[in-house]
Amino acid sequence: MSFNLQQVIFGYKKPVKQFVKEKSYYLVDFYEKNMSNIKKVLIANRGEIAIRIMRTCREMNIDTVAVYSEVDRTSLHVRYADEAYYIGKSPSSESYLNIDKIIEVAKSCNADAIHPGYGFLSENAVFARRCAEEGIIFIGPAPEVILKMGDKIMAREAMTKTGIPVVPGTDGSVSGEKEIITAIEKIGLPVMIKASAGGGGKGMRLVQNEQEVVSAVRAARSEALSAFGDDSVYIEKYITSPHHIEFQILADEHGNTIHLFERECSVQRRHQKMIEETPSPLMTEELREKMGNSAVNAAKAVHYTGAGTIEFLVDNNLNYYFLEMNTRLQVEHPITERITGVDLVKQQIYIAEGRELEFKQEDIKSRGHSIECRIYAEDPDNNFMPSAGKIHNISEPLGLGVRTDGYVYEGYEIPIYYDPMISKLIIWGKTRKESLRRMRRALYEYKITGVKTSIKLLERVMNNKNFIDGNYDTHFIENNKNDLMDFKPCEDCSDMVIIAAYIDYLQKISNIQVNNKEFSSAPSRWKKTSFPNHF
Ligand code: MV4
Repeated sequence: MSFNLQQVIFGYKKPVKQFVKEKSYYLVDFYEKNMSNIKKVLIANRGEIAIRIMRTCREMNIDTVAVYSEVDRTSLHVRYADEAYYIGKSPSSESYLNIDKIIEVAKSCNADAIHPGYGFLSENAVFARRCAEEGIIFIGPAPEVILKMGDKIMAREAMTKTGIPVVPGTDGSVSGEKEIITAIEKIGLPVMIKASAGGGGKGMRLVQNEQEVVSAVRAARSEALSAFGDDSVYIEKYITSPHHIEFQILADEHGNTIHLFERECSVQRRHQKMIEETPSPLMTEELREKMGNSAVNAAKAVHYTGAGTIEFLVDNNLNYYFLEMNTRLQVEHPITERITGVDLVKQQIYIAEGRELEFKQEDIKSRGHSIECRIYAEDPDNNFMPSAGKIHNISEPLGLGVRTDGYVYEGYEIPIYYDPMISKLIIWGKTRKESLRRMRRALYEYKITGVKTSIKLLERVMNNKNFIDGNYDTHFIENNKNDLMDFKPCEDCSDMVIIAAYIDYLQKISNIQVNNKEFSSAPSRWKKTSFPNHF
């Protein structure tokens, strides 16, 4: 999605909604100047995150409005909402990215605010600006801040000025071949060429020797131009085997900014996160203090408001570097909610209403350990082919310390148009070890038929020695692929398993004559082998 900087007119002012007197006693403390009472929220999104947001709205007694595309008319977010409106054909460019249509719906149904979720319009400054112009509260930061953090060169500059460590590299964009060569000589190989408009891995090239420079710059530029309509690039020193650690922050409109600790997000594949956990196995109390301060200062430096994430790379010597800021609620936000007890969507809504944060930094405590597995409808043993189709059966795990944020149901057909993530499994345990054991148990209980899912790959990760030891970085999947990919248990002893199972079966048959009841109730002891828990 591309937009012109000129389209965003500066001088943004937060719309102050008409103050409406309510009869309810509960809301008495709420009637203060410059606060808006959000009563109806339009959720400009779909899938699990749309439902996640609506759940909090329901708890807050806020009405919800769903918007949906053609294929999504049978989606759960449509059924969950108080109202739902069709906004266009299935491709997201005609529906969930259709700014005019979404604004039109918000106005016609009198929504006070729009929550963009993640993806789609969540980091679109033009959309945030449009909301403001139309007198609708955008639940997120001001458009200037989205714009500034979306421009990676501007973000680096702002962080450098504030004294936050950034990866050594060029101050601004580089263009001429001479300039690039000089910059690389100064930084030293290997380096990364990154698109200023990029982020999340798009428009990024690694350069390990001089021969690669010209083609890498050309490739990064053309990828950036077609993806973002902006081909400016900058250069950074390449950090070998970094950890990806991010800090959750919350900032209100009164100058209060706090962080809610870190999330370790290094387990990912092609810039697609698979597993996130908090606390990070790498973290020390000292490093947490330093990075937390940097994250808060980063947010303050750009007058950030709302919920946001500061991403860092951390190298093997525990040096950390600002990478980018995400100006939205993130997929992995529930693990932070789980260890802090803070409902991040509720805080986003409070902040958007103009309230002061209810917490000071010292009120935020971390308890236990939380881990999230993303369940994708794709086949890990077939090059991660997306597996669109109908959900035949689904049985989700429950029990102590288990949360699932999903949206599919039996008979639901996963559309090909959107992200293949169908669910998130969020676990809490008193310790990391308990979390991992509970995650194995929950993945074991998770049954989905009809489409291929990443569940079995996640089980392999949970049983991988390096992962169990907390010994992993951003190259984990690549470095452990022999252990994780194309896993065929007991391939060369499969005859043995069949023979053993048959002997078991024969024994049971003979039991029938003696004791019919035992046959119907006794579980096969061969089932035991399907749940390894050696660690
Ligand atoms: C880097 C890097 C090493 N050095 N920058 C990938 C996504 C984008 N947000 C930035 N990324 C990286 N930037 C420098 N200077 C390594 C990565 C990287 C990475 C970062 C986070 C999570 C997973 C990753 C996987 C490969 C590379």
